[in-house]
Amino acid sequence: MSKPFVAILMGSDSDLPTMEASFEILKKFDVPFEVKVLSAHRTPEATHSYVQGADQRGCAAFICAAGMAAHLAGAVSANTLKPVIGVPINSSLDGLDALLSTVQMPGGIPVATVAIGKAGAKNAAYLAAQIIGVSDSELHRKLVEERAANAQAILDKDAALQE
Ligand code: RP5
Repeated sequence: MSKPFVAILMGSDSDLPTMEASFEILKKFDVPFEVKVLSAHRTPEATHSYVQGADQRGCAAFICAAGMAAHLAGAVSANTLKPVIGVPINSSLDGLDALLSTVQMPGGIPVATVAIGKAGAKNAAYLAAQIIGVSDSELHRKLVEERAANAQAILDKDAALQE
């Protein structure tokens, strides 16, 4: 059986600089991922067909990034039962338009929406890794270790401040 992977979809290649934050985290944890530029509005059929194919090939979670009228994550969620994580991109209106378009899904078609921009891109990758980590003990162990290291880094900074 092939290893579960994360599918990252972006509405435009202009979203790439933001989404590189996701790539870094997934690479750090050796989580396989695919990256596609596909749009809910500009390429609706290709988006539908990719989601169906990825779903059947073992995609464990979708990360969907879009700005403006950001319907990509919702359109993907409409076509899969895999978890869909939406990253609102700041292309206009400080990203608030994308945040509301991504988060305000009707009941039954969920999108787990993270913060606008790079912080969201980062957390989307962590969330996808944690989803896979539920059934991958090695990945789970790496995530536990990283949390502990991050906590220690903060405690060390505090200790330095107290000196
Ligand atoms: C959205 O429109 C894309 O996700 C992007 O954030 C925004 C602008 O796209 P481009 O005009 O830069 O291709 O669909």
